Amino acid sequence: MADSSRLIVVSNRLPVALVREGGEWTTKRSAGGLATAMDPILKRAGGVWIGWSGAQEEEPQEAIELLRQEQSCIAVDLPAELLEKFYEGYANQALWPLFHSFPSRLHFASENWEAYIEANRRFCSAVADEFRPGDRIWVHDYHLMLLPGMLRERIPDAAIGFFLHIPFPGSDIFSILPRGEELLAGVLGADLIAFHTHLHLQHFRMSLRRLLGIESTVDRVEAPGREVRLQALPIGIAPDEFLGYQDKPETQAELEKLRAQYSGRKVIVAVDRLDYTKGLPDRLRTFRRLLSSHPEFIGKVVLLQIAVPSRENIGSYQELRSEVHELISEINGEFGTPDWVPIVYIHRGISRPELVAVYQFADIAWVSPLRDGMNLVAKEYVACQPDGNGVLVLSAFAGAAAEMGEALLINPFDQERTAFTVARALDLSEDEKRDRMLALHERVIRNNVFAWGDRFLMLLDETVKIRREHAPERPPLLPVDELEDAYRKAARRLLLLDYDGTLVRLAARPNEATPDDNLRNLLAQLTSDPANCVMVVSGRRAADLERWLGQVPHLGLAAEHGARWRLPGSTAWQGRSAETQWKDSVRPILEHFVDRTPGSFIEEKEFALVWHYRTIEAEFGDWLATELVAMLEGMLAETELRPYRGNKVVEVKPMWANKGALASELAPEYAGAGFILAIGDDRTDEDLFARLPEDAWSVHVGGGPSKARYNVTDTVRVREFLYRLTRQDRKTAI
Ligand code: GDG
Repeated sequence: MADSSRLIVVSNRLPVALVREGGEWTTKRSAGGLATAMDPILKRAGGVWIGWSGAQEEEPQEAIELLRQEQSCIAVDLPAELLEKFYEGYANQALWPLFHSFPSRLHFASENWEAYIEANRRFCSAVADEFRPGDRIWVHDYHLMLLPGMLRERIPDAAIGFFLHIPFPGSDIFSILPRGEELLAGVLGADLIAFHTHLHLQHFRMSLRRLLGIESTVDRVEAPGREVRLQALPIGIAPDEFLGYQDKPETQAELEKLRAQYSGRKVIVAVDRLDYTKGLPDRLRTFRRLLSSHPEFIGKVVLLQIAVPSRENIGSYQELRSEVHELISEINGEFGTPDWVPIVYIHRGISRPELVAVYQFADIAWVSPLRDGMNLVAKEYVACQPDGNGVLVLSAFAGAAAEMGEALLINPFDQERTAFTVARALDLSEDEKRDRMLALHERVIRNNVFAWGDRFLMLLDETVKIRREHAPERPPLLPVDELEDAYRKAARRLLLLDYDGTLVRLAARPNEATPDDNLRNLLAQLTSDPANCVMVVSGRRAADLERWLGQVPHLGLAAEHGARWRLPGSTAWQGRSAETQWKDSVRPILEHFVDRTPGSFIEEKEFALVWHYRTIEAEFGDWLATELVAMLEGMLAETELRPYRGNKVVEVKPMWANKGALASELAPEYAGAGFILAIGDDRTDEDLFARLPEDAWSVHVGGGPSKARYNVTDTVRVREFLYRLTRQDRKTAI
């Protein structure tokens, strides 16, 4: 598959610049790490790159053609206003600060979120237009977190990978993010989701669990109908983009200049985008502390700070820029002498030869982000030290720290100790320096960006292969056309519909899942066909079902998993009468669990007692549920009662109250039915599926294995296809 399939890379920005020279359009490929990594892979697989070209206005057709022909790039059109709200708005003022654990900098506006959805939709259309069967799609970064889900809807079988270049925050921080649940669900559309570090991956898993109630193992998560692979895959650099420059005359000329300028002094280099996550003010204050606490460095050490302007339209970046400028003039004013400037500040991007010369020349690289996905500067500096010179001082909060243990690690928030570590770096023995640097250098060269790209695609191929091979084990997707044919041909039909998680979405509290008017209308339309016998079969109390759905003409109801039922056209409930004495001994146990976990609660039904713990921290809730079930199983062993674990509930009920038994009771009803449909989402529905005749249309809602013959992904799809059955004109698209 790897060699025959094309690769579609999708990122916010294209790796090309579109420039107009004397009325003529030309394109220039950027030498960024990602472009360098993807170029050989794209060449080999014959793929394309889809993204925004950076043009502020709509590109003319000739420029679009040029991008396609010369660079295999496809430009996504993002009008200026949309771009501002999507990119500067939600992506850079909500996602960026929050994912870097700066919740106080979060700025959320719902119109920015709408723009984020719209921009992701535009990317989705561009990819779908380009996609050919067999292609692999690789989506990059936080700008496009909804895209995997949108693509999955549009092209269900596509191979989709997603890589997050920035950190994934702890779940308590992530939970602050408005619309975070939608983002998580969006990313889960991918087959493979990869992060720089294992810690980011763990954070993601915890958010899935706490916000969506989705369980995962260390490298996999069960999404509706599919397994999604999770991986920690640290990005590398393209070594030749740096080592290859060392002998170039331009680099040598720059080196000469540096030697002349800083002769007799030690140089500490820092290279950052001017971003608050990179910790520039903290570094400057620490440098001031270093000069105060170690006066022997006065006149002997220079901090060469290269700061590339970034996101200058955003207010907080302008403030940062002023703060940095002020700090530098303060420190230079306080310590500088006529022949020594402590901090040399370059506030612009420099050329690649200049950058390589600086890396090669500097005695120390001081990389001190407060939070960073990876930090490529650390790796680039190390790549430029093939002889083992130089010392890397590295923040423990950069993803790079996870694999660069030989660096001198710092906590950039602790200025005193960081100053001490920088002083140590300045005095490190030659042997220790070399040992540390050579180990780092070798690893950076080996774990380069090509190895990263190959490994990502290999994992993606493997995951998709498994998905395709295992697909038959899970029920296949419901063939709605066939179902509709069978429905229309039948003279008598029986429809058994579960309620929660099937007709309505699961809610945190049972009484929040009330039916809406659309649902009542839908059911009324189904029951209005005299050929139909429609029953809602639920775990709910009879009284609830009656109150909510009792007014729908000719709708049958079955309550408490089939313990009692009311046939269509009748208002009389049938079934056993409830024996309730046992509740007095079980209730105190459940109350004890409620006391231990405020937020959980007990629901009392006629035949059952239920402990609900959906709003409890997921891991703690599951752990308590296991304890509760074990306790109740022992206590109830001699009775007809059993504890049953459902979706964030433990329900104690008689063994005979189940939907399978109901199926037997209803057998006379469906004896003459030429069409039987049963839909449900949880374990209680499995009993029903197992008892139905073989040719019945049993449909499981959501992921995971099931005895049902078919699967649909969610409640929206359920309503869609039921609605379709009610249409007179069968060709009408929904
Ligand atoms: C995101 C994540 C993750 C900088 N100044 C100049 C210059 N640069 C180049 C560096 C380096 C790149 O810019 C910066 O990369 P970082 O990794 O430090 O940071 P982000 O831009 O924030 O990138 C980050 C990365 O994605 C990859 O996954 O590591 O954590 O935030 O390559 O060399 N290049 C030139 N002149 C400069 O003045 N030529």
